[in-house]
Amino acid sequence: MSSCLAVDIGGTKIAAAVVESGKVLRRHQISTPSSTNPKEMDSALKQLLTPFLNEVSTVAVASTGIINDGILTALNPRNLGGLNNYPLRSVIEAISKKPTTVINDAQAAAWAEYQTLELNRVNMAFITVSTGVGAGVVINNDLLIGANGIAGHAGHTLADPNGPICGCGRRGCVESIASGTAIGQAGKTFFGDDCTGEIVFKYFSQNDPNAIDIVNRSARAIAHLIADLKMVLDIELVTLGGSVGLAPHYLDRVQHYLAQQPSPYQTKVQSARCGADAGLIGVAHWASTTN
Ligand code: ADP
Ligand code: BMX
Ligand code: ZN
Repeated sequence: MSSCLAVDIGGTKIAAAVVESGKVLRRHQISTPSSTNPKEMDSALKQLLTPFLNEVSTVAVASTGIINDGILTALNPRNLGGLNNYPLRSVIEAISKKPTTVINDAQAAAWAEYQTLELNRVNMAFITVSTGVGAGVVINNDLLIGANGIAGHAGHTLADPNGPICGCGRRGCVESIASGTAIGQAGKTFFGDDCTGEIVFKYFSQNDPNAIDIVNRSARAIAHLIADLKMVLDIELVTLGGSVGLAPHYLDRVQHYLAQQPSPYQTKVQSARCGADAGLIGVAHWASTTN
């Protein structure tokens, strides 16, 4: 069977791995360059991908941002250091000289999670709580992508009309309250200007009351988002990923707030079975079925 080089471009890190029959064989990860200059992304991708190219026949890329016809348009450009309107597929094809498929990272991860289910036709969503908040939805055996690639961008639904301005320009998106970036931002008041999501979680694990408040606020926004997805799409299962979504006790907090809603809003929520590799595994599978 031919191997695929899967690439997952997030706001914080870029992972690449050879994926064969759904298994991640060799994985390497770098930090996402934070620059408005597209040349920095070009050269980071070239450096990361080149060592793998002899081993693979195709490339499959899952990326943060709206992916429409191979072009990455950031809904929240701040997540990518301001980079926007980036011709991702043509850049990767120029580096690799191999057929390249590109979709959104959370859409790809939803597809990976869907493949792990024993029962067919479960309507499900994957939510990543990471640099941003992304989602992918599978309904009637179909991954929703949308005419413009926007389907699943549930991180930009409303959590609080009086909340912070989101990087997308709208006020009070789920992402502006729940993402790792938002958690880090909220932590600056208590833990210093260099605070990140990871640092808030360190204090959270030590039962710091301010960190507990910040994490609870994030988890509550995600619980409401899940309740909203249940109402709109009759979602039967949600899996949570991203470094925040997979952090110890975060899932418990989300389940706690969802349990406070009336019973029609309830749905099963669990950790992503593919963990941090969901985007890589999902995009490799997607590319093998669509090419
Ligand atoms: P990406 O968005 O590139 O996919 P991640 O899923 O790692 O990357 O999400 C990055 C966000 O998660 C950052 O805001 C970071 O502070 C936060 N983070 C990273 N590691 C942890 C951790 N162990 N626990 C909680 N938050 C984390
Ligand atoms: C943002 C948006 C989504 C992405 C989500 C999670 C941009 C650049 N990205 O809502 O497309 O799926 O973040 O991305 O507008 P991640 O970087 O946190 O994995
Ligand atoms: Zn937004």
